[in-house]
Amino acid sequence: DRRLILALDVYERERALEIAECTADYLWAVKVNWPLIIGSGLEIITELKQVTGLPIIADLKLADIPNTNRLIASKVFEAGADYIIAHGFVGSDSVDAVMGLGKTIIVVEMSHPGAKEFIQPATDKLIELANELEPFGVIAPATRPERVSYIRSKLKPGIKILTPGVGAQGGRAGDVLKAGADYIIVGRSIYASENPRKSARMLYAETLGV
Ligand code: BMP
Repeated sequence: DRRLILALDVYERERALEIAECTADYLWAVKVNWPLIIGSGLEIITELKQVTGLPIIADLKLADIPNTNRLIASKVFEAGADYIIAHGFVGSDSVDAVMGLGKTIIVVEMSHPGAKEFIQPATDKLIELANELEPFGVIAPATRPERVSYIRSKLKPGIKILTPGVGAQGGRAGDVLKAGADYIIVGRSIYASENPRKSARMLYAETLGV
């Protein structure tokens, strides 16, 4: 019943482990992105798993040809990642290459304003792609709950919706969960707050109230 994912976008290993450990009670999973991998190395994935016991999502937003996607994804799954996020706009063969190796999450619509320029016009096709390939889940914008409702209405029922954009980007947990999101992804509102554990607890409480 936990629906909160921590976006752990810090560089330092010590800080990452400390924040993950003190918030783990309220999380479903920890999401690792390039800042942490660049700052602390790929081994941070293994360490985070050991410290938290939670699933790790590697948010690499893979967007390459199938062979390169496969070369990257195999190392990252080997390091212990439970899920990898891949871009869909590069085409089904590239996504398929990742899905052949492990659980995959496809970007269907991003949360920032610039997503309206190129990604949003392609959202319908990206939903179709997801419905064909049936990945674990898709990324949709917490900053636009009406788009999350739309995506939910078109997406096959079993496919999860994960939504970044709560807090620092202006989205609100309750709104986007009501719109049909399965999980909220939160970074700065937790890791940059004075008391990450308390912030995580409050967000967790919000998810229970929906
Ligand atoms: P924050 O809560 O600090 O805004 O962090 C959001 C996290 O989700 C970041 O890791 C960001 O890279 C990621 N993200 C996003 O914000 N919007 C998207 O559309 C897709 C993402 O992966």
